[in-house]
Amino acid sequence: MSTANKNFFITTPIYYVNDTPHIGHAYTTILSDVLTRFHKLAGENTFFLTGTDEHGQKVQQAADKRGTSPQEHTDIFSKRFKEAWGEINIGFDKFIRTTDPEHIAFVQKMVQALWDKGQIYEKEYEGLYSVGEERFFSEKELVNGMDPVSGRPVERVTEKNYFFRMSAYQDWLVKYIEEHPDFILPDFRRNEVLGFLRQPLNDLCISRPKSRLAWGITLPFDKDFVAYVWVDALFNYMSAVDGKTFPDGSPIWPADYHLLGKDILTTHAVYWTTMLKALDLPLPRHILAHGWWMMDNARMSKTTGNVVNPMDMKTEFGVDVFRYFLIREMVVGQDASFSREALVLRLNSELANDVGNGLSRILKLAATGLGNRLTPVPSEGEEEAALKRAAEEAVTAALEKVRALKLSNAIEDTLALIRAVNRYLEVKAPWKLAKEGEAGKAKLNSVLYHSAEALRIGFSLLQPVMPSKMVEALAALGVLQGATGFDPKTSPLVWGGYGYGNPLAEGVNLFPRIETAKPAPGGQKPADGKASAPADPFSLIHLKVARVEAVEDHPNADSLYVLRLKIGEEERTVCAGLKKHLTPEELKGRDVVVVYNLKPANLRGVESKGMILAAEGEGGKVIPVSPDGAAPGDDVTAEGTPPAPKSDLTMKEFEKAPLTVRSGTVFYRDRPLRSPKGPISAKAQDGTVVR
Ligand code: ME8
Repeated sequence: MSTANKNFFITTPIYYVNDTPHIGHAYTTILSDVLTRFHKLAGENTFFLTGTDEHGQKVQQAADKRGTSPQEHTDIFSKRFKEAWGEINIGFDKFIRTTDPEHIAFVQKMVQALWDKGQIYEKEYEGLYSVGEERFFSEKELVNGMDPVSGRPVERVTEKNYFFRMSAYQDWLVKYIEEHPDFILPDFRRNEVLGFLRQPLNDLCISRPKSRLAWGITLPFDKDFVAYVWVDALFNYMSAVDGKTFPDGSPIWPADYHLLGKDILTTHAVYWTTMLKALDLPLPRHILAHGWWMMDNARMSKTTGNVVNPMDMKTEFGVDVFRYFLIREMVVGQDASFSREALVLRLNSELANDVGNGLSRILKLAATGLGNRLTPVPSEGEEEAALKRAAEEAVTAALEKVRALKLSNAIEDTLALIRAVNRYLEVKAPWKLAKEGEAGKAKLNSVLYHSAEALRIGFSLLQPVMPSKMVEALAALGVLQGATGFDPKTSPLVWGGYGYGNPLAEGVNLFPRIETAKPAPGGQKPADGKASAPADPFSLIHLKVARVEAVEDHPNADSLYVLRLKIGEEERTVCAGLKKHLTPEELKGRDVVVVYNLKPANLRGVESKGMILAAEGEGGKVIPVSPDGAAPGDDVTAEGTPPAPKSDLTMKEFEKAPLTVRSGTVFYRDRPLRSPKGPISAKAQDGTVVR
């Protein structure tokens, strides 16, 4: 991400105008926007394309239902999408509509080119057609010989259509996907596509007779037909940027990323790719299929009626909190569940407690002790040098995660920096310096400058996710030259890159907490360095990363293994009931997470010191959770839960802190478990208990 002057072109699907924008559409669009802003932050030239898919039967039907013409209908609905994106701060470069005359002309040109190259042929097709549903059904799909949707009779119809020779590209496509492992992301989706391609690939029907469907792009070589809506839609990615170039003169196509939901991966990975190949055109570099937002275990969509209107959430929590939640909560690639409660938890624990609190402490102290002014000073003390290092490491780590599309983890790295600032403030207790008058002033300035500078870098890293709030936060710190943005000569991610010329603001509460329940009398006070947090059952637990060095059968228990673990320099023996689930070879060398301070127990004659955390995955197989990339001996913590481990923890005490799986990550309540290298992952379904 650090190579300057690189070009970056990203696209979202173009959304059907038979629906109003909902959270699923908003997610893909926000994800593209955030990635675009990150690439901009890294100094790249970016182009971000989105738009609406306006032809085809679904749109025609939606218009008929409303009693309007398709054109009138698409004008209204396309505008709704465009306005919705304006309201959630989406900075697209182009909004394409497939009814744009340029797009229509481009599709006709491409279809003609395929025809001229002999890639399209005409064929009579005989099938069972339902007039009510306006589509063909196969014999198998019929219910009692009737159309399975409307229950009405079907007719045997013979129809002429045009077909693209897609099957001719099957072998080429398999080879291409195999040779380009990062073409389809994430890798399990690539495997799904390869699985699909193990079956014979049919040719693709690319036309619809106008007698059946008139709302589409007329085929240039047969005026009685329109193009199949997917053929029309996929070409948007090229028609939108036809003839356009980046500032360095290179053409915008091919796209670096096509972002899309997993529902439309085949059309992109197979139809689109083979059409481009048939036309000898460059392929997109990556196709990224993300998961679905779910609610009550059902995919959010208009048909299931469980759609959350992004605009409602925006009104209740503000645009930036909404954007933050979507990007933070979903592990790109996997499904995530949406709930208001989860959003409030993120808001309170991360945005209010960590981000907002860090800023308001500095502002308060700068107002009382320094007349709202900060003067940059060198980082001479050990703690100051450490904070500066932490900021530099956070930038490297976060940008690396962004490049790997692990946006939730990039946020996590940034939060770790912000928490380090809050800890530094607690250690340095600047509220005491503020009371020392003139004598304490230089020290106070240094503490606040270092805190502000580290926060400034943290805020800059959060800016792609929360553009408005972070501009507000940066302005409050007094670092912006003007309200419009950064000084382009200095990277906002470099320590000391900015002066503190402007006065710091007063009384800014960036992220007010949402009260979910009345605080218990004498409970948690606002965090100002003196807060007394109520005892949290997780604080008592000490988790560590361990490596399985050796695996032996337990001499007296059939279900147990006796494992020798290496935890940093220390060696330990732990008994684990994994024999039914994993072979010794599968366990040996594996890194696991162990409850380190569990009271030792004698299990049928073998002393076991600790317990391995595991979760039940597919087919009832119990698999240890995984501290990806961490080193044996590393601590594992839950975000925002200060550790206060108790020696000889009992099982009862351990069980008071419920650990569950969410989107492939282990959580304590709403807080993900982490090693210094990232989240603790588990191959298990949402809601699975970890123990
Ligand atoms: O398929 N969770 O348009 P569409 C996450 N016009 N994302 C979701 C989602 C959910 N529950 N529901 C929808 C089309 N999406 C075609 C695309 S592209 C050349 C043509 C998002 O309006 C996700 O990006 O049905 C999904 O792929 C897209 O909306 C489908 O939008």
